[in-house]
Amino acid sequence: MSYLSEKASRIRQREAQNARNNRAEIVKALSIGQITRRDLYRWGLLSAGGVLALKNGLSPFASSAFADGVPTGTPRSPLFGAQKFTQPMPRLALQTPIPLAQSGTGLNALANFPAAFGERPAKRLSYHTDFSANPNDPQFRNPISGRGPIEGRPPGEVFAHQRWNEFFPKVGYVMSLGQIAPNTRFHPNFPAQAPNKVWTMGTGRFQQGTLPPFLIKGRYGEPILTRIYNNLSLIRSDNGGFGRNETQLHFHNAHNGAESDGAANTHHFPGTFYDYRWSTTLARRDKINTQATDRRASGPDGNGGLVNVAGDFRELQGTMWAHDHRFFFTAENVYKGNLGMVNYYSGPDRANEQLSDGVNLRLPSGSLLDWGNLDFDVNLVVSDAATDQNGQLFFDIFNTDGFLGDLPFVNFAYAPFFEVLPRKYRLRILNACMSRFLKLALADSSGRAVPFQFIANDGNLVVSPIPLTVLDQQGVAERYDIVVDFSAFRVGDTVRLVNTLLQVDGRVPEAELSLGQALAGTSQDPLVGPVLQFRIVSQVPSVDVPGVTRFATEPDRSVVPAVLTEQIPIVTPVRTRSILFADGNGDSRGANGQCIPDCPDTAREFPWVISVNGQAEHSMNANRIQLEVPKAGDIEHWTLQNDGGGWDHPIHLHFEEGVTIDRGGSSIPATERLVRKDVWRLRPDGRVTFQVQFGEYGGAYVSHCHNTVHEDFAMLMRIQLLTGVAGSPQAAVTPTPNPSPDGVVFTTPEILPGAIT
Ligand SMILES: [Cu+2]
Repeated sequence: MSYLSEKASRIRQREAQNARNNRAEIVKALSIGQITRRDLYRWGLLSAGGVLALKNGLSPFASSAFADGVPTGTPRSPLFGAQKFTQPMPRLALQTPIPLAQSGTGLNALANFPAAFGERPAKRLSYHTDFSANPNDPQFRNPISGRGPIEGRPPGEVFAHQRWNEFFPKVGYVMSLGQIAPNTRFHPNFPAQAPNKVWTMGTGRFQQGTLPPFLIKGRYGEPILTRIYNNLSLIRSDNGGFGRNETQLHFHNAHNGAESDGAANTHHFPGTFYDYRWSTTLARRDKINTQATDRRASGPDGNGGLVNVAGDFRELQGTMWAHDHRFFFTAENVYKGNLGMVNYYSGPDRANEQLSDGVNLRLPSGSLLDWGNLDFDVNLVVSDAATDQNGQLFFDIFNTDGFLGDLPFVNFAYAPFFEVLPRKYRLRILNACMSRFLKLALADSSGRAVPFQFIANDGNLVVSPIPLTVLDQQGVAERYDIVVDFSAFRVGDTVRLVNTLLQVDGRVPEAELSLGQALAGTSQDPLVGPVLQFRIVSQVPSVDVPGVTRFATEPDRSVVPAVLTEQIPIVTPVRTRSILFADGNGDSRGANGQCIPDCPDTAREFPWVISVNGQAEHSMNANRIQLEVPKAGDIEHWTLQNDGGGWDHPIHLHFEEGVTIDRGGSSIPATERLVRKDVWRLRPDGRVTFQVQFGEYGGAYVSHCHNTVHEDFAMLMRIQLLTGVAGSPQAAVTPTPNPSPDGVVFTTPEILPGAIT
């Protein structure tokens, strides 16, 4: 390089770093409430295209093409000499269930933690109810701030746990959202993260956060009470430049009452807790198999037997996750690490590969435990991240298209390796990126594709396993379960998990690459290529029974049956809905974006909007109902339409899955056709139709884009589910909770035209 080009390069580097610093300042001001997203539009800092304006030293692209800026728009995250596949992959942090004992009966029954935990009992009504009735009683007041209620769940009957006695919690978990514990690193070569850069769950009351993310094993018939403490700093600006110290935890996509969905505008504050009742409800329990006589609708009893539950076995769920859902700060908070996975186990999907009773599918997992074996059943949280030049986690909400990282993480470790025996494994793969789509394949050491079987989509078993050599695209929050047979390999061989999807901005993938292209190492996108290496070894330590060793010589008794479940029939719907997801900013049809709490006043266009049944387009406002379901049990067909060709959106429906029917004449892969899902990639200019019915619970839920940056730019709509059960609070529209450090006040929501059809 000549002296002049070196100098030019240094100038560009400095420009880019200055731009990044300036952007980080704005993100920080936004995160602590000094400015709002609305201000950014008003000041012209966000352009019509939704991109941070090319001025004021904000964009590293303003004066020079900075090649290293793909995909973060800033200099590459430094690696500190770290090579890929030089650290072991951590297994998720399995949480230990706490047995709960019932005292009292009826609506006042209490679920008691063992005395040693020092936890107050869980109950149907929030402790906010007690606080509201006794505002001067310190036992109900936030012990850290000294103001407001001790529990974030809103007061009164509307946010009481629905069907409390029917799904009375039997086990509990206590976790805290806290700053990361000292000396936590994404790779041994990387510097330790500053405490306020990473916020994760730690086990217990008012604990620091820890990594890897948590894993909870739930089973049908054993309802769960998960108590989350907010142990973040009371000082909003103590956030490392991004993230809001308020949280609501969404259990994606379990069947829970809205009060436990974690996305009902119910965030809570440092010093408070929130009791989520994770009911393990099997859908259709009020309609199908109501007497619980079908052995397939069941959970493991821990002793080789089953506990039958009411409901439709075709609606059993498996691989799920839980993540922060603080409206308008979801991306920042999830990115900081507020997430974990939850596997549900059932009679058929029991994670015991030996037990043969005519119900158990015996999928690869292990056999040392009665259920929930993890030795050969592995959760993989795949995500992307970026750091600043000091190796500290970095986030940039600009532009509004989305955030792409340049470091591949699996279970929050940079490009790790994982030792496996030469036998079958089940992999539960979650896309936990903020905006990035993935397309994963397996390659052997020669770069040849390794075949596998696809068994579940978004936690729902497919009717028959589907043989593949590359997965479909996988949007944020989508889960794909696959079975890989490593018995074709010898000890010493390696297999890599490879991302083959090139993406250079948050809008849409740029190109699907061949496996060879993806492995060539020439892509401008650092996330293209291998993200995880499997090493075939002769023995591994058991994670199910510590101290036990599992050997390659042990016979693999797991099976992948030809039939895993049965098809839910498509029927004539009671009603249809047509939902348009559009690019709202500058849209001549008059987007009417409003939202709370960030922009409470007049109309201001936001970059993304949603229209229902041809009505006006809106962005999120928690006090506005855009779609209402009048009673439980109605079968509806929904068609989601993407209004543009220049982007894609992974759209998530809370609470219920839909059976995917068609894609409007476009091709539909076997992994989607008539398959149950809770996140649908619309595809550019695409359309997707699914069948859905709501049941068992009611209240305020949402549907939204799971590109979390789009989500934080208000690409959500509120859905109101009415149960139709006379006398229940959920027979009526839910008053909107408005949380504050002093407690919740309710407002009466507006019902938009088109919500009711
Ligand atoms: Cu989107």
